[in-house]
Amino acid sequence: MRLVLLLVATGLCSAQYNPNTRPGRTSIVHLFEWRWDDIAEECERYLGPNGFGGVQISPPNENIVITNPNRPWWERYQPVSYKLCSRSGNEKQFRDMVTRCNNVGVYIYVDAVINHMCGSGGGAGTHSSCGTFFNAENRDFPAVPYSAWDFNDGKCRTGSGEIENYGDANQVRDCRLVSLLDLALEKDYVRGKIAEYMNNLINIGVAGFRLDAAKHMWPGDLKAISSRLNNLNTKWFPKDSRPFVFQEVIDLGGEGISVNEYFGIGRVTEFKYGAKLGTVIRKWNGEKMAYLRNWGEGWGFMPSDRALVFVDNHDNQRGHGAGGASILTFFDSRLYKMGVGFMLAHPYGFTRVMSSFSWPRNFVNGKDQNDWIGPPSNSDGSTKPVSINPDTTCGDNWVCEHRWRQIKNMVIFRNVVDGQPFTNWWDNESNQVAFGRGNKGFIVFNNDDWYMDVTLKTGLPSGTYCDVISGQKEGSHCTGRQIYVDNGGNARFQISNHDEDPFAAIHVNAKL
Ligand code: QV4
Ligand code: CA
Repeated sequence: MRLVLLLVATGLCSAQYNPNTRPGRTSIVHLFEWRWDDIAEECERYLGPNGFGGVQISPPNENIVITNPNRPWWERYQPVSYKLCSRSGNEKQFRDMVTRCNNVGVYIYVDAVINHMCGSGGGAGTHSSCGTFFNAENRDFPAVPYSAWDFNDGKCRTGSGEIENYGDANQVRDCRLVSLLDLALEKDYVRGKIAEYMNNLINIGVAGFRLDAAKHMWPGDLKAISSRLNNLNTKWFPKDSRPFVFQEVIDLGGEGISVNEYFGIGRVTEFKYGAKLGTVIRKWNGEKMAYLRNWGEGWGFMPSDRALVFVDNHDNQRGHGAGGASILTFFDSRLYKMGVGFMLAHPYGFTRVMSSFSWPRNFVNGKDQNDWIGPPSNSDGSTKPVSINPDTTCGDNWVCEHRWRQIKNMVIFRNVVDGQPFTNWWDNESNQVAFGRGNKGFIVFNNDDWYMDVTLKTGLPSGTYCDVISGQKEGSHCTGRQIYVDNGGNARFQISNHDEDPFAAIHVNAKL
């Protein structure tokens, strides 16, 4: 009996679903392409004070430098070595960021690109972010070192050496994804090199990893690598804490590989979430917000405690990856704020907020010709610092969705209602919906084309609340609209369909 219990316990401990965020911090933000110096500042001046739990960072390791097109964002998904040296900064800056963010309770999650190195056409030379020599033609990466033996060229069974059919799990794992040199993760040596890279990051103080292209790696190989990872640094984390792992597996159904194969390692990205939520909020295909009543597993999503959810990510906001045209982004800011607001209010999944840079879209036959454009940069190719405007928004084409009042306040809402049940659902059988989280918070949407005037049961204690969408509580007053909850817990909501933000949210920490 004792042995069985022990086995069960170790089985549970080997996968890490808990994000290691501080108690009461329930979301992370992806600061896509930000410099380490800027992230350190942002942790101290904004993320810590506003209850963000952590930051997903762009890949920190050395990558190929691509000049045609000129410094695309995606060059960072083509590793050349595991030196901490990229457009975001060097190792010293990386260590400084981790220390400063950890010290204010905002943890760092590294985007780990371990399925492959650079593209097979990457050439030979020192065109890398730290000037390290490599030769893609003969698979030579001396700074790791990897050589031809460490790649899957011999194992892949397609004629081209590329993934040709996503219905065939062997190809998807053993062949090249868009020509990227595919690492032989079944080799003990390769596993050791990857674990060494990840353990270096763990020792510096990171709290977990996004596993890039996890679908293209065998779950057994990932399990073997994750079992070699150290516990988190006890300077900031409780003894025996395991690194949080969330795996990028795109499973919209109908392919040879399914997300459940990866539950034994950690959480998995739920790509159905943003694709469906976008369809509903855009009111495409006859969808209505009323149908969100059973959002979550009821929509065929993976179990909530396995899911990493988001409205958009760095790929599908620009037509890469999956999700298609329904994906909501900052370009559709009115609908986007509703989508992110809904996500942060709803209990399903562990939530990630996107923070982007802008670029001039140029659609030709439905494809954005500028989907490659890299972060705001100087003429020498270096990434521009994130500048902050007097009104707290960002400049220089940094979008900073996470600083939009509506989104920032909903990150706080989620922290306030953490652990509370989904309650008091109401809908008009169309696109006016509302729900609560126990007796802590309540949110109302009007995505119909007519005025909304309803009195709803909120479940909240009586009093005057500040709507945290049109404004927020500052001192003893509200900067936006006030909502009055009566002794029975009911409140009247009047929301115009013409409002820039046709939704309202209240919670117990925004009560006067
Ligand atoms: C091209 C052709 C190849 C050809 C090759 C010849 O497409 O068929 O063989 O040239 O050299 C870039 C280019 C791509 C180019 C490739 C190699 O866009 O056209 O191949 O480089 O030179 C990002 C980008 C990719 C980019 C890649 C590497 O999205 O466009 O490829 O970085 O720089 C699937 C996966 C999923 C993946 C998603 C995009 O299942 O895992 O596609 N998502 C993750 C990341 C994503 C990243 C990668 C995986 C790869 O989120 O950002 O791809 O690390 O759904
Ligand atoms: Ca692979």
